Amino acid sequence: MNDYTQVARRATPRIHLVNPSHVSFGVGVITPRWLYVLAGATPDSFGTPLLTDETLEPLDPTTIQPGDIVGIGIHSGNALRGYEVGVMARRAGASVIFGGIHATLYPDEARDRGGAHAVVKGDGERAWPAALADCARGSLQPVYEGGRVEPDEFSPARWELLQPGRYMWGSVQTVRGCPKHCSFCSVWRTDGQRPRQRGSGGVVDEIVDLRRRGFRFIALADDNFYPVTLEDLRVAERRSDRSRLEMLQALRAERFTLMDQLAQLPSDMVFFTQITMEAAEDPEFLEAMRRARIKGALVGVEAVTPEGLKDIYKDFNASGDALVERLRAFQQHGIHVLGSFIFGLPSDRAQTFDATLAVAERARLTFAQFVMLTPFPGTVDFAAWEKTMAADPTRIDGIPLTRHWLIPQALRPKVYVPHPTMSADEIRERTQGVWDRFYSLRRIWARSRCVRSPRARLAFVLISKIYRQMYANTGIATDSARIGRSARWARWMAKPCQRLFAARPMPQLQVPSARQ
Ligand code: B12
Ligand code: SF4
Repeated sequence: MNDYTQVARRATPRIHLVNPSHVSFGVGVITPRWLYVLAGATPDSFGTPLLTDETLEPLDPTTIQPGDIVGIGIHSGNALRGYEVGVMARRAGASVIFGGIHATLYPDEARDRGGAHAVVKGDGERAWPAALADCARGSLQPVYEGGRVEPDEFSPARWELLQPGRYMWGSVQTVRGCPKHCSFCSVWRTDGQRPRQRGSGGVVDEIVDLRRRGFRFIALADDNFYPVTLEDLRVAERRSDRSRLEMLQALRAERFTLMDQLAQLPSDMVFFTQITMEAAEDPEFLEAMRRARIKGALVGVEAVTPEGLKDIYKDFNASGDALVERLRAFQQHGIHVLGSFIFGLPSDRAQTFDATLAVAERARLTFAQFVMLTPFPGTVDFAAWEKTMAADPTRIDGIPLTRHWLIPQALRPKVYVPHPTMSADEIRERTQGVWDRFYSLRRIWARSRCVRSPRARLAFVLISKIYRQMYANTGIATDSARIGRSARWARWMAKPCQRLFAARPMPQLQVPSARQ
């Protein structure tokens, strides 16, 4: 490179956005939304950012030049790799800016371990352009408070920057924040308890854009697609709280408008979301979901006993037969449920594992995930656990357990919170056993009856197996050889899976109108 290009590069710094990952699969399941949203929030004067999603392939370090600006988004799970990328980019002479939930919670860590010149806390829509402008002026600040922006300020994603044929599902967010307060979840604390719901117009524009590009599977990347329950409306009515009632009614009406517009999209489209099981008691809502082709939903079941639900402040969930009924209600409206369960809760006992599998089967769940209680930063559980660990000297690779995300993945324990009656190994083995039984070929084949054609049944088996492999480091499979093997397997399976999800692009597709 001659001097002239060096100078030219410095005059207009190249913007990079990197989604870090230690494992790359060549093909991704869901588009990492933040990359495309921040690209949308990047002022035109900075040119088009160069996006790297390391779940596809590792960052090519030679693309980073002195004077460039590198934005890195991290959650706790990929923070360690994010820090490697940050240090490498800083050494290459770039200005390094971190953002995302983990950097929001630990800005100092991003600076000390990740080479960050600056950290954006909270939402990036306003703070990212401000940081870029300061950087270009040579006055980058160490911390930017991004706060919580209002829904009309959410940046639409720049889907034209997608590499064709790399992802199976597009992702569009319709709401940020959740009114609940589950102890293991950080969303209500970082994103707030007031639902910040986007108007249907912006959401549908993005979905149409994705369908024009050949995506017919869309993940509605929300934590809770049902932020206003019938009970919320009843409570506001009982309290004669007029303004709250009107606000809740408006949010609910907007949901129906969105679903009505989704229903007018091409009939091959399929949506997936995350939702609380309270929606099971709202047949009108479930019916609208069916019409909108929201064919799948992750439902946080977490625990099958009342004691377990109390452990995690989730007593709005049902248990026993009522739980099975609620989960089946989704199915009766054509919505497949991915049930999410947590093992290792203080009230869990050896028999909880079989009881959970039995509920998953009685409820006829299409998919299930069985995660072990992990104290994620930003949660009530984490704060309580960190306190109890203050005097604990245990370190792995020199890292205290309370900073578990900094421990190299292959050495990371799978169970952190001591259990009153079970050892960590027992919880891991029993969790693994439930995964193995739920995803045995016999059971998957039996469940595949939920779709009709032989091709669809084959796809169902493939997807079930790939899903299970992606979680293969659950349980006793903590060694790097096993993680490596499952990554290779998932990589091999990913390409045929991607083809199953791809659809014919529809460049002429029009945005449906909102009916009154
Ligand atoms: C969709 C989603 C998923 C998808 C991800 C698909 C994908 N390819 O993106 C799937 C289902 C795979 C998933 C899996 C998991 N997830 Co998840 N997921 C989400 C969810 C609901 C939405 C993420 C999203 O797309 N948001 C939309 C974008 C636009 O918002 P954003 O990422 O927050 O970005 C904004 C700001 O943070 C900021 N920003 C972000 N990055 C950057 C970078 C820079 C440089 C700047 C300036 C700003 C900035 O600007 C953006 C715009 O405002 C979030 C919750 C949430 N509300 O974010 C949980 C969430 C991120 N997941 C979480 C967890 C725990 C997991 C799992 C571990 C769950 C599990 N037990 O298996 C796994 C881990 C996956 C992994 N590989 O490590 C936690 C993370 C907690 C933590 N402390 O890290 C969250 C916060 C949910 C929760 N319950 O607490 N997840
Ligand atoms: S787990 Fe789900 S319902 Fe509970 S606070 Fe988090 S997003 Fe809301």
